[in-house]
Amino acid sequence: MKAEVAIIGGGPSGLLLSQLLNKAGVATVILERASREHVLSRIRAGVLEAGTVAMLQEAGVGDRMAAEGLPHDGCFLTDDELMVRINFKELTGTSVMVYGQTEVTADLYAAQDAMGATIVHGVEDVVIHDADSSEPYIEYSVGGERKRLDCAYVAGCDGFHGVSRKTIPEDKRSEFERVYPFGWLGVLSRTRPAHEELIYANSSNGFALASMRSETLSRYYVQVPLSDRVDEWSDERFWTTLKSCLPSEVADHMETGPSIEKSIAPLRSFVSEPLRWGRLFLVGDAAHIVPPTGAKGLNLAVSDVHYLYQALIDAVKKGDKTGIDSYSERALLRIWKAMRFSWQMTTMLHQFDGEDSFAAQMRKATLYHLSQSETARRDLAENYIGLPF
Ligand code: RFL
Ligand code: PHB
Repeated sequence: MKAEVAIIGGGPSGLLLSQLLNKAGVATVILERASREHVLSRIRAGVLEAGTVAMLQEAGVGDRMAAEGLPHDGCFLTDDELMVRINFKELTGTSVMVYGQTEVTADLYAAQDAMGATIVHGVEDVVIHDADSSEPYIEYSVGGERKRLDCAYVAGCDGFHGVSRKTIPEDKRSEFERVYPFGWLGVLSRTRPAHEELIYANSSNGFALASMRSETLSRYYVQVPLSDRVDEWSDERFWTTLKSCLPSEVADHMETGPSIEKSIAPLRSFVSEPLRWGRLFLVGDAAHIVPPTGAKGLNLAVSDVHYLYQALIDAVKKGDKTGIDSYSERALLRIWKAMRFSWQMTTMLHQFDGEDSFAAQMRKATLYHLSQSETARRDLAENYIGLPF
């Protein structure tokens, strides 16, 4: 098999890159380890920046999002009973879109199918060869058979646990990491959302987030120790904990019901630099992870694609390498700013095990400052709605 660009990983970044390249007449092949059903069953991100929305529209997958997505003009940050509204629209002129990653991925699969793009599912033992030469190729197994894919460029879109990043020799990359001492327990339920807008709650009982997927589907998270297991969390325990973290004016009127999904995700900040080695380019979670507190993971994956796709088109179609030469540097500038914001939101809103008495006072003071300073709210809003590409 042959492709101009081989894409490892059929998550949001691989699919979006493939879609934009195919639209420009660049031939791709996506190699995805999991089945399509598995990729579509992963409940993850929910908030899209305006720049992400624009990119999806440019890729020709914006129609269902425009019809079914929920534009949000603001969100709340709370400290026990104090509710601080961050009015994105007024402070920045922009809003965000609540539309699940599952839906984004489903729309991209449908568009790729309509274009006749090649997506191979169930691949195993992917090995990237000669990425630092002018003739890279990939070997992989599917259905027990070893195959070869020749290509001009390789896009590593295979997430944090993929093979692409590890293909870059250790002495050619630097890694930066912070692991947080807690995770998020997430629950999806067919209930009316607790509020019209998202609530990021700091409280004496820990962090909680009230989010949603639609007017009848809620997504909630609470902070849990890393040692906790999902089976230790009955629905009843979850709802009681969640309510104890939210302001009572919200908790008292909240609809609860059976969970339809429940999972625990650890929180980490991670960057691997650079994003390029020869003809291999890292995109999205393959290169960087943010804690979900700032809703930046999927949005960063999309901004990486923004920097890379035109660069690859120029390289393949015109032999112009200026874009691919500057990809890593341009993308990393924005990545580090989102890293900073996600770390700051995480620190501002979570309880850390064994923290001193000073820490809780700092969180409280930050929330009160936000409630009183439009400048502070504007800074948060600017980062939340997404810094310019
Ligand atoms: P993905 O989605 O991990 O996709 C990688 C794909 O590669 C496949 N793969 C391989 N394929 C072939 N060979 C191999 N060796 C392979 N190894 C892996 C995998 O099967 C998979 O299909 O990475 P991608 O495309 O870069 O997308 C990144 C986003 O998924 C991620 O950043 C977000 O989900 C993060 N995130 C959020 N981001 C936001 O922007 N807003 C949010 O509100 C938000 N909330 C979240 C989140 C992530 C969460 N979890 C569980 C990590 C909430 C949660 C709880
Ligand atoms: C979600 O709805 O899953 C969600 C929303 C905002 C975040 C993280 C996750 O910051």
